[in-house]
Amino acid sequence: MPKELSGDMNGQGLRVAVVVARFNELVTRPLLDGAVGTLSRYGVSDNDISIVWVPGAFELPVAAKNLADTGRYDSIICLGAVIRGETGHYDMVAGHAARGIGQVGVDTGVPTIFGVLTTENMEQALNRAGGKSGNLGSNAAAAAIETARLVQAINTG
Ligand code: INI
Repeated sequence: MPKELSGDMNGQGLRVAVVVARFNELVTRPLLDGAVGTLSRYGVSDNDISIVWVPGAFELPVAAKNLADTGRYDSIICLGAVIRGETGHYDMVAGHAARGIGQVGVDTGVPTIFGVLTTENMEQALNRAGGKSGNLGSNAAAAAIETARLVQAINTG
């Protein structure tokens, strides 16, 4: 029989950092609420959640890397909103955030979750931050729990 590994959704005992960009806080605040609500719903204790604010999405990777290097977190969730209509350097900010967040996970082995909205306008962003298209922060929190538990399962054989 082949062996199958997957992460379950038991958040009890998991220590999670949520890094959140202050830029476009109208969007990122509901992403944060969605993430924390979902972590709690799956059993992550408030005492095991650290919330870390950074100026913008560009700064998410460096904060995530430092958090991962402490060894104190089972997963790191990065939340931000990059809106094309409001920036000339959309591609650079969004690209750096995506590459950097991915790199932190690969380099450290700590699941580092991409919860950054990249949209054409504010309306689309709000729709995906608790509006009619769900809440990306909540999805990111579920991914954080599942991937942290998967990594535990891999490392315990
Ligand atoms: N930061 C964002 O999180 N979203 C944006 O849409 C954005 N725009 O529009 O430029 C943005 N810029 C700030 C950037 O993330 C850095 O904080 C800044 O460049 C300082 O390094």
